[in-house]
Amino acid sequence: TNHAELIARLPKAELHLHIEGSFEPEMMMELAERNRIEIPFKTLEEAKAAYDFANLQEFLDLYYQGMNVLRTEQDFHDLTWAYLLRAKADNVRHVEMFYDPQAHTERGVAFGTVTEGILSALERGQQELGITSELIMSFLRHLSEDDGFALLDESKPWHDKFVGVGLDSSEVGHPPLKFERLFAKCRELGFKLCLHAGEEGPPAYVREALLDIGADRIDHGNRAMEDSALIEILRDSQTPLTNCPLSNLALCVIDDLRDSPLKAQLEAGLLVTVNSDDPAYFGGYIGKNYEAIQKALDLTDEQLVQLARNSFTASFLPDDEKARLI
Ligand code: ES4
Ligand code: ZN
Repeated sequence: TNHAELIARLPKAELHLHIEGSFEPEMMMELAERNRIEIPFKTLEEAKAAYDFANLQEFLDLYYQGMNVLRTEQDFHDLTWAYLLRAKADNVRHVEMFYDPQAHTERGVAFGTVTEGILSALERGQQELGITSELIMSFLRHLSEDDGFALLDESKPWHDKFVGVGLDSSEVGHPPLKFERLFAKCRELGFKLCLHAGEEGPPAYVREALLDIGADRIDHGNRAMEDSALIEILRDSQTPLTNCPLSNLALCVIDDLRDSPLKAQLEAGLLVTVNSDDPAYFGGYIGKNYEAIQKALDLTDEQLVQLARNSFTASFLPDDEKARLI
């Protein structure tokens, strides 16, 4: 059968997408001009040539530099709207989107400017494209827990706009337990907890996220596969793992897509999903992630259908909504 056709046809949810990572170089150059900001690239080719990463940190350096061009509420609206149009083309029906407010407030762009720009585009996506969405406010783990508490406080007027909170950026050296009190507070406030763990960091970080913090989802989770007792816990709890194949490849988490843990995770009965992470930087949106991983791991039609179903099961949609979408 034609896998690309099946993939295109399957309704999907995207659960691991950093909106700032959908900032395409074309739009970056456009906004640089609109906001009269210098950027280090003169051409598309120069930008793309810089997107050659040896690890997570090399990517993050470029990611934080790229978003410096985003200044106004309109910029954040345009960025989010462009993503939603691409998601629509891939038959995405629901998206749970991360954003990194601290990366903007640190450089003087107000929390409300960023948040309102994204929210208005998400609302428009629901109205005009029929894509439902949730927003997840992510804490930068290279900053302190006190910085996280300051963000939680600053974001208070918008708390009813977030389904959950996340933890991202440089993983190694910044274990989940660094943020134990912060996540306890977030849990108390009713937020879902999504933590990046086991992308570059060891299985111990996945254990901390799951067992000490009480994560509702593990973002990436690749290295959980090194710990057989942990695999059992993930299976028994059906804690979702949001896998990002092209991200793993671009950041050298794996040397080859054939080394992706995704098929082994499926076969072990884990609730794993396919996602795009930072598609403008890693070479493809969600459909392309499904296609690439199908090909590399020779996934069957049944496994593709399972992955698409998993994406709704693993979402924070209410059960009756899940049932309607699956
Ligand atoms: C990220 Cl791929 C990845 N890992 C950790 N933090 C991130 N922030 C944006 N993309
Ligand atoms: Zn991520």
